[in-house]
Amino acid sequence: MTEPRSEATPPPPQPEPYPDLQVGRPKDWAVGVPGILHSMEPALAGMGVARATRLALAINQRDGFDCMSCAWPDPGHRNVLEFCENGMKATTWEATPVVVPRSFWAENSLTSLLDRSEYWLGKQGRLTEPVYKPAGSDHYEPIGWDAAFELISARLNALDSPDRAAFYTSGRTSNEAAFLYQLFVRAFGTNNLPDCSNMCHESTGTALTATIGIGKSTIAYDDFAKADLVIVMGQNPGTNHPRMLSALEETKRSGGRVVSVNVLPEAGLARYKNPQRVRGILGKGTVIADRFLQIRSGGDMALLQAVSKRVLEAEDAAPGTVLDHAFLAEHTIGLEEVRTHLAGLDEQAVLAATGLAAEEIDALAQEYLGADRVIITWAMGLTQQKKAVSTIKEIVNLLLLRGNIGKPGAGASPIRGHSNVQGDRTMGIWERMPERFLAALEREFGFPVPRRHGADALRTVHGLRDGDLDVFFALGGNFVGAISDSAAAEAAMRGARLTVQVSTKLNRSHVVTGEEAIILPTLGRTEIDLQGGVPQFVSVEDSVCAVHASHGAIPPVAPGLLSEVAIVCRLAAATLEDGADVPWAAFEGDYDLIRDRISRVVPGFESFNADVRRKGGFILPNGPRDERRFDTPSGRAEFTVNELEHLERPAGTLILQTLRSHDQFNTTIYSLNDRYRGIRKGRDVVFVNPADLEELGLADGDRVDVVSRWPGQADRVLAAQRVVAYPTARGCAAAYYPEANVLVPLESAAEESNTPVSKAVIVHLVPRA
Ligand SMILES: Nc1nc2c(c(=O)[nH]1)N[C@H]1C(S)=C(S)[C@@H](COP(=O)(O)OP(=O)(O)OC[C@H]3O[C@@H](n4cnc5c(=O)[nH]c(N)nc54)[C@H](O)[C@@H]3O)O[C@H]1N2
Ligand SMILES: Nc1nc2c(c(=O)[nH]1)N[C@H]1C(S)=C(S)[C@@H](COP(=O)(O)OP(=O)(O)OC[C@H]3O[C@@H](n4cnc5c(=O)[nH]c(N)nc54)[C@H](O)[C@@H]3O)O[C@H]1N2
Ligand SMILES: [Mo]
Repeated sequence: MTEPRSEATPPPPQPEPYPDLQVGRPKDWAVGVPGILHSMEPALAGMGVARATRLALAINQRDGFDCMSCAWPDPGHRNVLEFCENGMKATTWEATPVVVPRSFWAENSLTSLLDRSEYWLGKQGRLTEPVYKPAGSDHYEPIGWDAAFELISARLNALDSPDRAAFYTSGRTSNEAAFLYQLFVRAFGTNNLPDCSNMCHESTGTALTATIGIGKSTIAYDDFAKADLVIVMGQNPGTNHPRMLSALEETKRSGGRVVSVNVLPEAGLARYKNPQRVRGILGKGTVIADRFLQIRSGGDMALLQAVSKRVLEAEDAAPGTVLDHAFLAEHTIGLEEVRTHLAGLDEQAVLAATGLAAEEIDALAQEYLGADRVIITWAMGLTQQKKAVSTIKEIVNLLLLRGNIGKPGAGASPIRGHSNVQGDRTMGIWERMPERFLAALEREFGFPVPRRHGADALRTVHGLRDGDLDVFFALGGNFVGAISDSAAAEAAMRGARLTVQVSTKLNRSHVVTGEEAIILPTLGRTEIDLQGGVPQFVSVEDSVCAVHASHGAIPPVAPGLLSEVAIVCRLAAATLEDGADVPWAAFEGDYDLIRDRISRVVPGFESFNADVRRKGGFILPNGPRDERRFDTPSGRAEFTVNELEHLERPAGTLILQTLRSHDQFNTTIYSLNDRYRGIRKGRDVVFVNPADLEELGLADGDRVDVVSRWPGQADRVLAAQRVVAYPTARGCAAAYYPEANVLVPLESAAEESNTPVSKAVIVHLVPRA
């Protein structure tokens, strides 16, 4: 390792003070009329009725585009207007006719842009022409497409080793673009393919692959209506997967029950007014969660172990009646070790870890025992924890006990974030793709495919910091905005020789650059993609492994924009000697040719071009779901023994989670409101339980510095947050991501998956003088 090469750099700007911040009462219900009105505001204000209507009618329709707000699946029967408030926001944010004018770059130095918030940057509008920042300059300047590709290829080809470049992907990228991108990167000679999944559901993939042989959900959309019980853990669907509430409503209508396990009482899980039904909009709405377990942050592994233990005790009390013995005998291994381990479970430790009463845990066990078909869903509340992988393995243990995998109405269901994050992985965006994929790629394209594992997201930051990486290229996303430890990540990024961002809109990653920097603007998913006059479509895979087409619906915001596919093809052709004998120009001209190649490399896509044109697309094969086939080393689903550990909270500290407001999409801030939590016109808040406030000698309305300490390092500070008394679990606090990323130490990562621990940061609240 070499010395860190960048000098200490100024810290990222402290969040803006929001002078008009208003704090009101949190809501206990989601959507209804206010949700609909709210979602229409930006569309009607920003783009005129014609463009807005065309957009609204095309979201998630058969010949429309796939909504890019989340990876929630589509029901087989699509409502004419599959209404989703946050889908509307994401769509109108992209489809705005406002563009960044050419004069912007001369008027705004990079130094001046460093003081701007994500909210301000995003509001500048769509990027429409490539720009270049030369070494030593404080300004981007326009550059032609060809010159940009020549420059990038020259820098890449001058590297000592292909491993000195890293190629990031964010999860909006289509299957077609993702497949070509990883093809280019591997032909160039590296597996350095970090992606947003590394910060998101990596823990899920790691846990599920080890235990059931596939890193994906084992359910189909229709299973929600067939389930007797759905346990929603560490997830806020009212904000982040609004259409999931319709599926949970179907669970309820067919007699099933829903339990929420969460640190916070989230609005949509309490009551939901379905915008698809008049009664839903105007009436009282449906109570979604029959039971709410308000768990202490990071307590889920203990809870799951305690429930499994009770299930095993029930079996001991009435042998042969509780467990699914036929399933266990035929399809699983390792139960005896788990039985022995759980027999010694320390109930006091469970109560301390979960903050729950024993009766609440007993009640959840009774719910589980009383249901024949159980689905467990989860998201970031579980994956962004130090013990995330073990926790998700405990979900599998619990489900296996009663055969709740591979039967209708039952299964393990991670709910993905970005709309195509799952598809990108299927297409090979991963720094450690399995050998069978790499071998198939090599067979199909005939160049030697590198086998050495590449850098994930955190290792990319380390690599940049330590001088092991020179070029950082990003296909979408906002890497420095999204990754933990903002100050460290930004200092690392400034050490790069060249940074390149392929983007629709401005964000922090365009402002914190390497010595040289390039921005390549691209078409969004809402826009019509013409190649040689022929409209092209792309495809995406949702959370339940359904693949379908996405057709752009509105004219591009500016002439001359290239699609992601075109950008990857031209860069590859410019960089690789003889294009590595891959027909890049032909791929750019006709996306069917890309799909033909995918058919020959990726299992399940054998007749891709035909299948994707069918109504509703097609469902990928899934061993556990389809035939209880488990592609693990033992050929069976594997029970695992996981040592219980929970985060100690030293006196005077709180466990802080960093989460999303209602009006943001990751680092994109649509507005400064978080309606369901009662916050308006500001984001500088920290939510704390009233009893904790009293203990800490603080009160609602106080201003505090939120301070995170890591052994041997300077304090990390999120300054001047307004304290909000809020019904979060005791000992737990919450603040908004991405601002709170300054508090998450680079070293704080989940075991095995290396995901930043964004949901459990030990913090002190220090009153402002
Ligand atoms: N509108 C909108 N939609 C989005 C996104 C967005 O930013 N905005 N982002 C997309 C992406 S990329 C993703 S990954 C998903 C994220 O979807 P979520 O995972 O729902 O997002 P978060 O806001 O991180 O919420 C985490 C939830 O877990 C709870 N939680 C925190 N810690 C714990 C814990 O220890 N145990 C339990 N049981 N619960 C806990 C929190 O209280 C919160 O309800 O949403 C996707 N959809
Ligand atoms: N503290 C904390 N940190 C977190 C999280 C957390 O809960 N807490 N969550 C993590 C999670 S779950 C995730 S997924 C990551 C998200 O990390 P990223 O995916 O890197 O971040 P986004 O904010 O989704 O990226 C937004 C940018 O993508 C670009 N973009 C939008 N649409 C397109 C498109 O169609 N094409 C291209 N090329 N670019 C486009 C725009 O320029 C926009 O500014 O953040 C992670 N970081
Ligand atoms: Mo995510």
